Amino acid sequence: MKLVFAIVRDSDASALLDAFAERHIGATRLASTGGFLREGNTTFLIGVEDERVQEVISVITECCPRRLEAAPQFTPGTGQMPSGGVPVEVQAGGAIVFVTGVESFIRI
Ligand code: 2BA
Repeated sequence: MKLVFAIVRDSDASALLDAFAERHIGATRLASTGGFLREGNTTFLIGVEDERVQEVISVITECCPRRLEAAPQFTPGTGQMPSGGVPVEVQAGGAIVFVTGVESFIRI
């Protein structure tokens, strides 16, 4: 058995949770904070049989692709978008995934 840790953007978390539930993949969703940006993200703990690890990674890849998104450009200090302001492209999505071995799994 393996324990997969997946750190994803908050905006991708609900779709990922739905995809796990559809496939009867057990997952726990935790609210987390990135150490660099100090912004909220979501960490999933997923315990799976070894032969389903690739399926879990495929589901994460499908639900959390790295992509460019248009974001409004705000005037610093005002929170206002300048008239005629052009949205900037920012990186969104993606995931950090760790796969670790599980010595034992006990349900009490
Ligand atoms: P990512 O590398 O995609 O990482 C996204 C989030 O995944 C991280 O949020 C952190 O919560 C987690 N994470 C990444 N690597 C990890 C690791 N080795 N162990 C445990 N958790 C890990 P943040 O720390 O807020 O980082 C957000 C984004 O800022 C990163 O996206 C990366 O693009 C950038 N970044 C992180 N550290 C950096 C650094 N020292 N210098 C420059 N850019 C950095």
